[in-house]
Amino acid sequence: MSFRQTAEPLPAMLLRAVVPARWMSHDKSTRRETQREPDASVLARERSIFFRFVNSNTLHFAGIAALILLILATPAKAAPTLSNGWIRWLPAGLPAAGYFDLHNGGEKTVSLTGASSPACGMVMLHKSETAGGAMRMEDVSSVEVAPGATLKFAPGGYHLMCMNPNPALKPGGRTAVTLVFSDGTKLTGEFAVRNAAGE
Ligand SMILES: [Cu+2]
Repeated sequence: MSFRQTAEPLPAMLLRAVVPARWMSHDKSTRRETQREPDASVLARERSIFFRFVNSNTLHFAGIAALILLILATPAKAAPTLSNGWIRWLPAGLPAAGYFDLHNGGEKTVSLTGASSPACGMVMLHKSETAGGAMRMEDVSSVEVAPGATLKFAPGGYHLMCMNPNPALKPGGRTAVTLVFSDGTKLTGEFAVRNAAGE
């Protein structure tokens, strides 16, 4: 029986490749050979079963190997990853800023368009800039990250603005923050809550 002539579905084929033929009671050829088997020592019988198993499944193994190579050859769709997330908490219900590293391990540019958190009434994308010696911040509608690049949301530049932070948000705590991309995909990470000094 060759691999190509096998009409059985893939899951059954995979099963046959990993389950010894002697366990598959419907395998007629195996049953015939079992009847022919001479009365030998247990060791010899086990060895015989092993080699028969390998021979009867060699073509299946070849098929599985081809399948694995096909899977390995298919480029992985690496999603963006989020790390080093933290929130700078400020007293008196002031907006808190969120910082993180966003790495694009994929092959296409990703565009960050928004964020949300259960700890914030609303989360905005902001960018701080120094203009004429004064620091100001502005709304950002989207931020692109090229393939292989890491975008850092850090003090003095891009940041998340957590408006109306939940009173339960306190330094030493943690909260989830979800980033939203232009294609609708979402990425959630755990952010550590630090004080105004970033500690
Ligand atoms: Cu801001």
